[in-house]
Amino acid sequence: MSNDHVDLDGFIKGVERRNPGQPEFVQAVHEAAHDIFDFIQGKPAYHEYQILRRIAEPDRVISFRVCWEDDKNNIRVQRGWRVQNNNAIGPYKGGIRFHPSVTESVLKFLAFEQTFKNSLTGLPMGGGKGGSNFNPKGKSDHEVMRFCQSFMTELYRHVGADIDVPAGDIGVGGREIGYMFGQYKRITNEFTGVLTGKGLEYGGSLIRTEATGYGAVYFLQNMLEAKKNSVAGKTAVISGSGNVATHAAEKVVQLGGKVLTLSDSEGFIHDPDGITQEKIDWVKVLKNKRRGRMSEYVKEFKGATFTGGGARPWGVKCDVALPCATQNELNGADAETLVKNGCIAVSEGANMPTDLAGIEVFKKARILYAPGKAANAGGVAVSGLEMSQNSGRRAWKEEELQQMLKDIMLGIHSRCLEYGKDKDGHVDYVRGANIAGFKKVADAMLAFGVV
Ligand code: NDP
Ligand code: 2IT
Repeated sequence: MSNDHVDLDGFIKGVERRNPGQPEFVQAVHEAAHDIFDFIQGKPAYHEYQILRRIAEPDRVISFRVCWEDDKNNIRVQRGWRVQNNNAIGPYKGGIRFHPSVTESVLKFLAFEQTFKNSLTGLPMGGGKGGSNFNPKGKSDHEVMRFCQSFMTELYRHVGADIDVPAGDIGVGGREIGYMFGQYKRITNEFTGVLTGKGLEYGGSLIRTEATGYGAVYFLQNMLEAKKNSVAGKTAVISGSGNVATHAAEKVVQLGGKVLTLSDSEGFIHDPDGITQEKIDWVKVLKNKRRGRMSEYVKEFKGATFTGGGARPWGVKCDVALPCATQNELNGADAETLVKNGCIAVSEGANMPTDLAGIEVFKKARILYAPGKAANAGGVAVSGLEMSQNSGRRAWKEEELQQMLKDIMLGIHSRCLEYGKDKDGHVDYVRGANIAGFKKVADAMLAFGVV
């Protein structure tokens, strides 16, 4: 065993050396490599063919300049990227993020995670991610449109329905996808499923908007049911107030749970009466139409409090927690607080929201802990179904898609059990997700030889 860890340390040092100044990417590789090193002991083909080393080196990283003109006729310059991590099992697939914190490191970590996540869905999708340091906050619709068009004017040459299919992520929703799809169609004169998360009028799929948040709660429900428990009657603490957070909240409420918190980058709101469907609908309008801030919630709904200064909600006592905002939003001390307060399950709607110290705390406490690559895969899964509908020139009914989403999340849960269940019945969902996600990609890569 000690030799294995020497190998793991050496591997991580190599990843650090080759990726200087990219802490998020190193963190994501570290988290997965830990379990994969154990799994590949005694399986020489994976070593000889350097499979993990190759998955942790993106197929390519495309970086480009994005110029656009703001409403005051100033010329603005942003940086755009597309990271195509791995296409062993299908076209590159993954979202686009617009946020000032976007760097190459952030997109490389997201593309690496996406490779495992997409594999876990059981659908034929490789892993990619893209984005820009563009900040959509405070921009007019026309500014966002001009930015999206300029972004796609470079991106179009690198993507395609059978090559690389982007979708939304932080700062990219239906509006941005519409502008980007319109520009792709205009440049190429081609109507194909090059993006997912499209509007229903032009090839989008029902329930894609809801799928990530709903899926994260289905996964939570799957974990609880395996322990003969359920979401009904549970108090839930949720971070974020965007697409994933609001739909996670909606599904918790539908299943009979009580949602206590939501947040944004300025702080969190705590509503001890519970955030009902009516309140969630108000938040959706606030965020998507009025583009407002969560602090406004307390003016609308009495009894709720707002804690500012960028505070996060993990100190609020709860049964279950769903981090649905961004990476590294839950650290070791937060994890200790949740466990101490009696939290029994964590399902990650965001990508890598828990840092390495937090993961260790959850593992040690042996609570039910689902990493994002398993728990938030419902979004990309319905994106995969959108791709199938586009290439088949058809549209499935809502009930069919709802059932497919549930089945896919259950399938991911079973794959996690296959590699994550200990002899005593405890399930390490991190290990299960890492190994199951890795194995499918690795075996496809072995079939191709050295390419
Ligand atoms: P949205 O842009 O819809 O919402 C993001 C939310 O997170 C907002 O409330 C935002 O607050 C908050 N947030 C963003 N960045 C930060 C930050 N640095 N610190 C604190 N809060 C922050 O994005 P999504 O809901 O789509 O994405 C949320 C998470 O879910 C991300 O990790 C994303 O990668 C992941 N995810 C998304 C999927 C999807 O289908 N959309 C699929 C799978 C995972 P504010 O308004 O103040 O910026
Ligand atoms: O992180 C993710 O899985 C997403 N942002 C969704 C990707 C997609 O292609 O639907």
